[in-house]
Amino acid sequence: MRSWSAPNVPKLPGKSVPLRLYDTASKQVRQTDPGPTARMYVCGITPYDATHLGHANTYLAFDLVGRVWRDMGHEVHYTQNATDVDDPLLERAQQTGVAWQDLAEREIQLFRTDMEALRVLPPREYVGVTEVVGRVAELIAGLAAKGVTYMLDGDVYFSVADAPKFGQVSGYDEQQMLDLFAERGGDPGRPGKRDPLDWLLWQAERPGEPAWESPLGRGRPGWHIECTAIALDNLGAGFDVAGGGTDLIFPHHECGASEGHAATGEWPFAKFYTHAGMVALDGEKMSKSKGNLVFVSKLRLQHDPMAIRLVLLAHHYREDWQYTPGQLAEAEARLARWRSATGLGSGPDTEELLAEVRERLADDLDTPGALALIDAWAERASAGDGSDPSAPGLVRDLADALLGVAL
Ligand code: 5CA
Ligand code: ZN
Repeated sequence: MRSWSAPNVPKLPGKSVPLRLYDTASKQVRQTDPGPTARMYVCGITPYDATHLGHANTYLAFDLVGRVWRDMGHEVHYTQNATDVDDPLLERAQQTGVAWQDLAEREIQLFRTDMEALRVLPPREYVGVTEVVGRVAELIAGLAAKGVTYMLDGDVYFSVADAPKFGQVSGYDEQQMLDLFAERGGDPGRPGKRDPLDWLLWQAERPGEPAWESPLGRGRPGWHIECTAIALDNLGAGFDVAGGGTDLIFPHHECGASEGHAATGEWPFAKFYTHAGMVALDGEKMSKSKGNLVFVSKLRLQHDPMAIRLVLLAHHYREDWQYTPGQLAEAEARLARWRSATGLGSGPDTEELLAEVRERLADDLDTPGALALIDAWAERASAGDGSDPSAPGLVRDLADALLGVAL
């Protein structure tokens, strides 16, 4: 599919700082160590509703990963999927009387516009699952040939007994896994399963649902395998970062990692599993199923997208937080202060500021720390401190290149 258009990213002077990032699998902040081309896969939306602040928070976190890598001089190879066929999408299409394809296309288009407005760097490949069903089926057939799958009433399951690394991404115990599996559609109690945690790879055609011909029979892919296939096809195994929100740790990334391992023999499938915290509204995680959503496209009607971006940046990406409209007002005030300071003819020297902001972001994307540093510079500049005529321009470039905030 078409991705979205890329904003300009200014080049910054001075020395960059290598990125350290939290890895869910090793439960540690470690230094990322990409080759000349850094490879990242981030789980995309299920396009049955508009982009909410929770989604935006996740894509912004990985946007920063890409920006810090670029600052380090790497090429960034970024791939993202869209789950453009799945139960919730089909249900919503049915309820609202639209064709599921039209619903998916409409919401993906809105997502692109939201991402562009927020100056999120686009993936190199933006792949809808419906575009690659044949490749997904091939991957499943390959797994079947390795003997790690079994059939149940025409559906194909991955056998968790054949996943020796299962548990290494989430680190969850058996009970936690069972609870989350049930909550997130794993159907642990289905009669005939060999193990409650066996997961669906291919779902045989159901009446009235879309299906594709394949060596596995007519049907459609299960959820986790789509991301494994798209990541493998575009990035190859052993890529640098697999990303998403914490709700994807289990079972999605756990199952995907084991699929990748079984398919390639390589472990880890991704060097880092990195997860953004959940954004809530009125005490509950923002989710399409609960309907407590703050849509980016609605906020954009009345607010500068850069202020929306600053709302998200004011929280560390791993934090779970609640959105309140007051945060948007604060972000607007901050944006105005930064714009006014960088609109002056001169300001305090920026060498130290640039080094410190780089260090804050390299430290597991400490955006609140980075924002505080720019706040302090802006305050001094506005007080008439400093006489460097190149400083305001450099701070504009810095905010743009590293934080994606256009001033
Ligand atoms: N299509 C799958 C991934 S393959 C999916 O989870 N789609 S989604 O539309 O439900 O979510 C898209 C991304 O936003 C995922 O990375 C998910 O972890 C993240 N996300 C969803 N809800 C929130 C939330 N309330 N706060 C933060 N991130 C969220
Ligand atoms: Zn995914």
